Amino acid sequence: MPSEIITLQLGQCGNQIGFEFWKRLCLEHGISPSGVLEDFATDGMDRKDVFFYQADDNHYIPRAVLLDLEPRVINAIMGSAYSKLYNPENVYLSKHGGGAGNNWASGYSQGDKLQEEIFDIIDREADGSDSLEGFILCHSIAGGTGSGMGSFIMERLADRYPKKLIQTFSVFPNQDEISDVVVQPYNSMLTLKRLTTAADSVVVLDNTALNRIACDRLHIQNPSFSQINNLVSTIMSVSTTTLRYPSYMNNNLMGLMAPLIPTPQLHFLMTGYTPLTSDSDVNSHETVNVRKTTVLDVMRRLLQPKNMMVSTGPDKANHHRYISILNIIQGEVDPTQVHKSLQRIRDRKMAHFIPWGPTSIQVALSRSSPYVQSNHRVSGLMLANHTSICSLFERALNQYDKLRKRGAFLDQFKREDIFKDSLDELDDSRETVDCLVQEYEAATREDYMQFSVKRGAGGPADSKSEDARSATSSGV
Ligand SMILES: Nc1nc2c(ncn2[C@@H]2O[C@H](COP(=O)(O)OP(=O)(O)OP(=O)(O)O)[C@@H](O)[C@H]2O)c(=O)[nH]1
Ligand SMILES: [Mg+2]
Repeated sequence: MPSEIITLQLGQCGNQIGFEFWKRLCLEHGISPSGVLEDFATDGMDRKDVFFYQADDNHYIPRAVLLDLEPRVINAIMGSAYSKLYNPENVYLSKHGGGAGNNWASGYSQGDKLQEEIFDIIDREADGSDSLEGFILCHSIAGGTGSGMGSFIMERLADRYPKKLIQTFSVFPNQDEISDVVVQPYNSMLTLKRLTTAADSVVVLDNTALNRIACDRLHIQNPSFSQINNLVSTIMSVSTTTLRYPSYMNNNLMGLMAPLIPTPQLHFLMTGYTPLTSDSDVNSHETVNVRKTTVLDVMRRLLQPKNMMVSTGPDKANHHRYISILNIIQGEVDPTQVHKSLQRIRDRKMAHFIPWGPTSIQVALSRSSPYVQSNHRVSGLMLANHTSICSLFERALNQYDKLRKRGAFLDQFKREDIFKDSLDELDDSRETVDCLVQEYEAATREDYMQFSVKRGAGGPADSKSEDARSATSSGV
């Protein structure tokens, strides 16, 4: 049963990470840069149709829509060896080409003005699939296009496709570097509201953590976006691997999400990956040979904070907990090892879970591409729902409050329709994010279920929860 997914990539960041994702998928499925299935890949036991469709001449085309308000990145993609991969009708560049100038409000207004043309593409792509399961949106929350136009599109998608899932890969800005985008806190707050209310699941890609991992663990000084995006494409490809190489569990997006997200609002996921290797490591015999990766090794390392790709703040009260964990393990794995490893982790109390739900680490043993060699016997990606993610939102609230109190840089926002009459939308977004932080805090406590009932579950995820329940029960 196919359950197709349409990927929408917006703005510089969205298109750059999206491009890396498609390159990786092509490699894994034996598809050439121009979409032709390689001779060695014709008897693949994979499911390409989730992410690709086949044209009349049988070549593979990504179910991808590329959107930007300035041409540079998309032009680079269309000038690369992969230029023939994409459907050119799915590439949308605004005619004026001036971008959104790092201004969320401008991106949002332009999304509104261009919506007819953009949804012509999205609707055509949706109509062309047999049983569309949902959308994956790639963007950053800090610029203008990915954040503002991305917000507009998420809201419209939730309206137009209420039964379809919206999952995002959202890049959070690097806190260790001084940004030249002074309105970043406004952009982030306004986007976080939509990620809370319109998305069903958000995989947080945190540039702060990704940069630190690249520096400290991979020994790359001043990592470039392309080096960071290498990590990002690993996260994106492994987190979709159970969809592309299905087995009896987690084989569609709902089956992947439902066990990770027990209540609709708490849908922001962290990731961790191990073993991490850079090109220089691969060439160095020393680092390769001393490592013996076992399942326990991998599962234990995934629980170490230094492997998490999100820069959560210190938990002074030591009260934050896992809500759920899914480990996607690839490689040579004997299932009995998994059982033993889980037992060991339980005995040693290596993972602390919230007191109000089932506390187990789920493991998906996933097949992987036969065409891409791995240097490790076993590797693993953790997708985790952990209450400490709220420290990222608290940091965003603090930065927002400082700027907002000074009333700084609001003129460029007031020029756009959404802020013409008032700045209520900003304050409303702050309120939504503040409630989200409170809900994560409540989730650390025993009585969270009462909190969540009182609050009344809302959001688009609700209308899909029936499907979620059936997906979980049929999965087990
Ligand atoms: N990881 C990663 N982050 C990126 C990349 N490109 C930009 N960013 C981050 O994205 C944020 C800026 O957003 P952009 O995607 O450049 O902005 P945009 O959506 O194109 O919007 P405008 O250019 O303002 O119209 C900053 O926090 C950057 O650090 C990338 O390729 N990888
Ligand atoms: Mg841009």
